[in-house]
Amino acid sequence: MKANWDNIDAQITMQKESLANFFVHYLKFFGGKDRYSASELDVYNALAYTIRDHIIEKWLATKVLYNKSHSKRIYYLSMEYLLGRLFSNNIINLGADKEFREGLKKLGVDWEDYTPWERESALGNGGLGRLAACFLDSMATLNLPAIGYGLRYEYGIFRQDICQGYQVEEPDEWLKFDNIWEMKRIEHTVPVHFGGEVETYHIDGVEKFNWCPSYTVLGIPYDMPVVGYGNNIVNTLRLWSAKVSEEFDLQDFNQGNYIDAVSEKVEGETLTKVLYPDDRTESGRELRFRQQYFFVCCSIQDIMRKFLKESSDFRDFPKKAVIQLNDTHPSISIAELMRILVDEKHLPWDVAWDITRKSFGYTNHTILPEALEKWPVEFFQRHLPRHLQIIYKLNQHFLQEVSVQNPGDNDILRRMSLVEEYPQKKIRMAHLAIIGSTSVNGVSEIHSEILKEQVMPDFYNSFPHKFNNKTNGITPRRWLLQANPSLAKLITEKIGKEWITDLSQLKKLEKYADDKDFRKRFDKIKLENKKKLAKLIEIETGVVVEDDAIFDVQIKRIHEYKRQLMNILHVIHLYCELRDHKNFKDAPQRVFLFAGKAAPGYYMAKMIIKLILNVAKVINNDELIKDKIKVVFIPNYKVSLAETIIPATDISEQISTAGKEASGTGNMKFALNGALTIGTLDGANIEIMNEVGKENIFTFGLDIDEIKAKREGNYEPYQLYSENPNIKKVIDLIQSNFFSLHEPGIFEPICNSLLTQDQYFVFADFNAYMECHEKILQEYKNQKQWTKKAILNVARMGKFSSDRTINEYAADIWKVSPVKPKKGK
Ligand code: NTF
Repeated sequence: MKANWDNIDAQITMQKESLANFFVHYLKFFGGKDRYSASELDVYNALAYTIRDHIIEKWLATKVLYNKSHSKRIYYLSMEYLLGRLFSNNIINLGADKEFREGLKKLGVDWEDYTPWERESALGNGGLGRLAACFLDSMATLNLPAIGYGLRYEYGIFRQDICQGYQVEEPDEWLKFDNIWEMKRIEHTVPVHFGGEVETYHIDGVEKFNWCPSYTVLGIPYDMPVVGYGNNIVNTLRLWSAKVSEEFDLQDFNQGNYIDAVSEKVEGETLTKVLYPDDRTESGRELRFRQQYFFVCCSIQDIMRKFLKESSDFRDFPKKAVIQLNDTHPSISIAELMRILVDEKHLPWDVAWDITRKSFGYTNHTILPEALEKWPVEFFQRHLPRHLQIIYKLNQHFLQEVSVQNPGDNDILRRMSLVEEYPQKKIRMAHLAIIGSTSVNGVSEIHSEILKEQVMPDFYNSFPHKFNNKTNGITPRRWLLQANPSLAKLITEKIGKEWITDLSQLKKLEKYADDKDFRKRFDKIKLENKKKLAKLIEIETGVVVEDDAIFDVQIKRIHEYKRQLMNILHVIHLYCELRDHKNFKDAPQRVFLFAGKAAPGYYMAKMIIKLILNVAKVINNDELIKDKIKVVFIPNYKVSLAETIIPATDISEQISTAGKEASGTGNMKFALNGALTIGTLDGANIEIMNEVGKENIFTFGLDIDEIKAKREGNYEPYQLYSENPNIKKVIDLIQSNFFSLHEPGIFEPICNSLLTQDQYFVFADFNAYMECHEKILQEYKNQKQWTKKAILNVARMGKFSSDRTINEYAADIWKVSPVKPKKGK
């Protein structure tokens, strides 16, 4: 029988009236439940499936729209995506909020009650992964034909438990229940080869290479919809999962090699088992290296398949595709594309190189030397022998050009080589990414300057045109509309809803900073948000805090350069002051809130968490200070937690050592929600200051040049300790085991490191930090002024929408325009 496609394609329209029916259908016929047996999870599932139907209609239509447009496609390659929960976000972006609520009313179901049942997807470590998630949202909202590629880790970032004040890592089983937002696309499975040898042969006198790999893993794609805001666009995030092919097993099994077959299978499938829980120092791990190639190989094959539907002339490739590398993690794709073009498609080397170079863009996210990836040549020899040959040949050609430009300068050859010779032979992935891309960008103005001048000056001199800046941004849909609905509503009431897709509209709020009624409503919203946070704090930590306390917040990965340590030392200082002077009659309660994960192998970061928790225990239970300070560490920081904390915050701590934070994006989320920043002149803090005005932000501390001078001079932290009574008191108190009575000496490594090295200049900035906090406290007393500043912060954050960032990528790097349906369709 022939299908009648006209009928099959007829759209299911999601009317308010029929929503309840859809929901009941899913509950009954998918879940097999009725009102007696349905659990809350069942209800959530049925709700999510109902919404998914709505999404799929638009998803299919988007694919048709893009295919018809024949537009160049954007391929965003990222090893990490920190998506957070998708249920609310999808409903909001679909614009289905009201319909859904009303449609379900007659059943007495309010969808918002069920949001906590969604397991959040946390396939990333921190800023880099969350940025990728914000970018997906913006690309869909801006009608850009983009596909995100990533890995479908079975275990995302670990769950952080706290046990006796120490971080304990537990597996994150996010796939334990159904993941309603993903669809397996078995038909697009691809093979990924590893190992083996390279054979050489000749055709018409030309040398050719044949890679004979030793084993093969399959990449199975799972697609997740990325819903644009209010534009009927649904883009795709395609995540790859590793599997060993059945035939492969069977063959070995038949040969009586069962154990080997099974262990190869386990080996192959471990490739996407777990996310590496360290955003900086994992290099050196062979599994990670194989994971990266698996990711790249799957994605490039998929990109090629799509390209070949459009053209068979590979010279068209850069006109049809642009591949953005989110850090160096996917940079082996440059060698992989070369391999496909030269070995499989038999293009001449120079032609292939020209195509490759035009197709890639590379974004750098950190200048910390320990995070610049370098892979041992041995790894290539073992797993990617052909790629190694390609990289060597690229290097040979490249160094030839360098030596022509710099005759007689051997030093520059050593510095720029793709290969580091000593102490171990390694491939410098950032160098490969730079020579193989049309664009190299940093993520804030200052970071892009540092890249050019300090980290990659040789490359900047050779290819000045490649280097550019794209200051990060955040999506206003999740970080204001969804996370702070009351503030979003107030804003919309005053200036209309255009701000949701054009954040610069917030400027129109400036005039309300002087409006008494507006300020009152603004304050009330903050207070309501604080009440919600206070409840959460009590549930999660047992600590009771006042609703109207000053909430001073530092939430981010725990790292020495981010200086949570300086924050807690300052808290100890305040505690000493309170105990000594006891003049706290009219002072408001101050809550110092911390959250963040430490890399499992990062000892110092873990000890900083321990110190925060021990200090919290002492301070929170000291009756002498009459609850004037509370210290809270909320375990298991994640996107959904940030959504509750940020709208309730008064003071946002952005206190990294100048020059170390590439951009920061948390800083933007706080200011957009009306928190005032205490920050160093680092990353995007500088641009936030320029936007909101110097008088509406609290900056302090050494700037980048001063830090550099200190590092180059002879910095003596011990001297600062002995001369500065505030520092001395705090350190002495810690060393006296005041915070570690039952575990004497445990904080010695922290104190020692500060006293002898203080790599991140905590002591050097301590006084300035303390004084800045004093100023903040004074200013907070003038509530009217404070609220005014907070409103001006919100009003002036327009620049930091990820829509602005993505528009810049699209115009300057990708050269791709939005694809819009023709009018009348
Ligand atoms: C981070 N880098 C930077 O540390 C942040 O400053 C920046 O805001 C984000 O990237 C996003 O650009 C990383 O996470 C990594 F992995 F590169 F270290």
